Amino acid sequence: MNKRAEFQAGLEQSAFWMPYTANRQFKKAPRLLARAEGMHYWTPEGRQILDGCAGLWCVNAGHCRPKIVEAVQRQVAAMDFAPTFQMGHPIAFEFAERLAKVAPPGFSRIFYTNSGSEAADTALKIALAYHRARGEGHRFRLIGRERGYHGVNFGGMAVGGLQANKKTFGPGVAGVDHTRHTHDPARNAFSRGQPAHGAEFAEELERLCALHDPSTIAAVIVEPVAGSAGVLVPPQGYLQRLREICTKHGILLIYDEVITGFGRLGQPFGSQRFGVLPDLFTTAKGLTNGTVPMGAVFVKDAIYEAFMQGAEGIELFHGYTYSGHPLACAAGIGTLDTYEDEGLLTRAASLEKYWEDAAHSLKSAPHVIDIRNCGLVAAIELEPRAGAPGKRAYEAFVKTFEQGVLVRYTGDILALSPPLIIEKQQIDRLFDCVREVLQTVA
Ligand code: PXG
Ligand code: PLP
Repeated sequence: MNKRAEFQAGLEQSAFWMPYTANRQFKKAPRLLARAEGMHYWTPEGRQILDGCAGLWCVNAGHCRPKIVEAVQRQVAAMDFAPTFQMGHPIAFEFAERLAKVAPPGFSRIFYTNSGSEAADTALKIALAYHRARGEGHRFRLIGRERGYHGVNFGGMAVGGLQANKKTFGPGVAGVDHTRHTHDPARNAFSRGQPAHGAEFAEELERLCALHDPSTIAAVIVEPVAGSAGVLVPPQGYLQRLREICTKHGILLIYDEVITGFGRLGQPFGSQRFGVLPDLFTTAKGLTNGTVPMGAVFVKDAIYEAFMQGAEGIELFHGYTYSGHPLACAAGIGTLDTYEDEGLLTRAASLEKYWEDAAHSLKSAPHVIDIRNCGLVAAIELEPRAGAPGKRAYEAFVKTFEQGVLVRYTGDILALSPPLIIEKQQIDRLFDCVREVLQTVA
């Protein structure tokens, strides 16, 4: 056996407990990636794979971009780690200034985390502490939405709305409720961009306010476009209405922009794409182009200022050992440089029509029951096989990988969201591959 065959044979007993993976199934028939550059991965055997999902929605500038690689290499040699608790290092401040410049006006305070999950929990904690700092400690409830995904930590899990992510982990956080999701295929199937119907789903928040009394509600958290749940684009008018209700009742609106941030929807952030601003928003993934793990919560100035009014001392008892890690900050600065050099934070807008037409050209392909799109994101929803939900999309995912294309699947939904450097002929290749594969899955 050569070394590679030996490695693959050893995987069945591997020590690596893989995340969100069917471990036994995967280790019997692994799909491995060994190298990456630009729009592509290569398998250990040297097979080229077109990256149709930006790694895991995170490699927005494409893989192994020189400015990012060099920034990290320089930083790791200069200073590997430095604490940010009662200490500082210049690059963490520099990166925050750069981030504040790409954020919507007024969001100039940035709290670093190491992931999107930590960003979600941080944003929820800031919301609670903010109200308390202003003498409104009676606001303790956190409202999420069905089919929302805010990571896997206890706070994000609690406000999240995906059953499988919650059901085995106990009762979770107290004082959490959910509004309904916005998915309405009966009225909105095959919508291009924002669906026409469903602004009224935001009124559910008024129902929860009536039920709990609005003075008990601290914050509402939603993804501008729900990603993990299968690309649910907000109906026209929905976010506007949500914003109005929050403002009316003094409730903070948190956007989870872990996927929608950094150009995926054709504007730097989803809030700008939809023209509706939150009070705080979370980011991760594209923040560092996926190169070094990092998340960040962007906070409106007035919220930060509310914390700065009390007695001298630590204003927020919260932080991670690796908040503002030097390698992550270096990667982030290299990432922003790359985005700026190549106009990537708005490039998706110029490709959106082409992308949308390519996605919707699959309407007549076998098993397709809905297609949804926004920015450089698309979902192709398949009719589930009788008695075997998820199996058809899983098979399509495996076959597209064998054909040299990487997509995501969740339930019976195929999700596509490539690096923002994608070219038109690569868009064709992605959707042609999915179309061909759909002819072959029963
Ligand atoms: N919020 C949102 C909106 C996300 O999409 C997180 C929080 C958590 O981020 P971390 O960095 O802790 O994973 C995410 C992550 C998928 C998929 O298949 C999506 C995510 C992660 C993994 C897979 O759609 N989103
Ligand atoms: N557990 C223990 C025992 C710790 O000492 C710390 C941090 O000092 C943590 C957990 C939290 O780790 P992190 O700051 O990396 O989130």
